[in-house]
Amino acid sequence: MSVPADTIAAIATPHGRGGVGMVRISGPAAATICRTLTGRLPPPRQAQLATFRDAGGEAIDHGLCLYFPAPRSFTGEDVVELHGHGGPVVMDLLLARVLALGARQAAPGEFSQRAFLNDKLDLAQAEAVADLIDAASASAARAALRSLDGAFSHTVRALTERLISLRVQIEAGLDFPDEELELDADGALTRAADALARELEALVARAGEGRLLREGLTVVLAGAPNVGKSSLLNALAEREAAIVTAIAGTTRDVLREYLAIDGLPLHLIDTAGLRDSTDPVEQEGVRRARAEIAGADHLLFVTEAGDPPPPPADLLAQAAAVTRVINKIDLTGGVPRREAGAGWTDIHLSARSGAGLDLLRQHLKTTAGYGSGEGLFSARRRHVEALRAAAGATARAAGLLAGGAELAAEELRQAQRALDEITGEFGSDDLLGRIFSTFCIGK
Ligand SMILES: Nc1nc2c(ncn2[C@@H]2O[C@H](COP(=O)(O)OP(=O)(O)O)[C@@H](O)[C@H]2O)c(=O)[nH]1
Ligand SMILES: [Mg+2]
Repeated sequence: MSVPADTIAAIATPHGRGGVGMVRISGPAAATICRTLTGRLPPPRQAQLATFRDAGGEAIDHGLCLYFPAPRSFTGEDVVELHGHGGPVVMDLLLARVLALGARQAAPGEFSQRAFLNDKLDLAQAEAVADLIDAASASAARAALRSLDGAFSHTVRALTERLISLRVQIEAGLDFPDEELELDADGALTRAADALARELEALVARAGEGRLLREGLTVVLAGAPNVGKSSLLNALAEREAAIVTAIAGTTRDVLREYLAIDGLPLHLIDTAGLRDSTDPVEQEGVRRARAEIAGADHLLFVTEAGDPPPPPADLLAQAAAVTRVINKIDLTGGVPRREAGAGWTDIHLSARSGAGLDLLRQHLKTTAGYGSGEGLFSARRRHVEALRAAAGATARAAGLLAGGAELAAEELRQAQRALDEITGEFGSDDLLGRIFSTFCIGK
């Protein structure tokens, strides 16, 4: 992707009414557009009161104008920001005027894309901008900011440096083969590759945790009617989100609640009781319940204390992780506890009294591999996959070094390619396009 030469503009504030709205312009024509629109160009990085005028010279709005000359701007290009009143009509008129003066409507994420192309941000940082805006909990926001500040990219780059130095040593050995000397006679290179593979593995775990912060955990409540699924949803959500009655078949639709456990965003989904029913509405509810189970990170199969049935085999096979909740222990006098079952975990609790709820929260966090949420950086699925690929290739290289340097060198080359994909040093236009197109307009 080459740096584009045209000028883009977009309303950077959310659509709707607000105290302030902002049109952002980036590109070589930004300064000229500003001059035509307001009559002058403010000094760099200083807010100046201005009147934004239409083609006939009539005022569209009064507001603040800011000019950031290249390269000291978000995109690295000339940037002008027009801060007006945040009404949709005013903003539309202002943007239309800017477009008439020669700018083009920006595509989603195009400002961030230009920042990336001008080396203002690497790819992981550009993604962190989007993640900060979309953060679903305070921990997720802090993690995104840490990534934006470069914590994740620096860690990846430091490991890449070590990988490169390893490659240099090995490939130098390949270029100047010496019959007398074995490349890794003392095993130092193997040890270095081993250590690097382990550190990459550790980073996979941290990035996985960061990804959880970003994407959250999807937990589905399923089980027979009347066992207390909706009661458990309400207890975890700490509000009466779902209707609870003693009548079996109360919940027929799929219900969603968004909450956070120690900063871990949780998508909690309540479903219709799984049973054979002749009622077409309930049948559809059961069908939807099964669809949700298939897409869940964690299935809570809710049962009642006494003689709880095991989770059905088809559910065990479908869900990524399964916990059998043994509810209503207040009726049997049971104590809250966690036990390992055959292929699942048992948690004894009472949705009504609240006993054992903390145990369940803790269990959901641990199963997901989520620690405290502190000191994390945000990461995406593609980062985790790239790190895993790099760790795997490096570990294979360590195993191959004693035998033949050539195969090991190739594995390390693949490892570096995977790491470079994270920061965007290596990446197809297609990959870049896909990433930036998911951003919102004006970002
Ligand atoms: N004693 C007791 N009753 C409960 C508990 N949880 C739910 N219930 C009751 O069980 C009935 C069914 O609850 P509900 O949440 O609607 O079950 P669902 O059909 O699985 O969603 C209601 O009368 C609840 O008040 C519990 O922990 N203890
Ligand atoms: Mg229910």
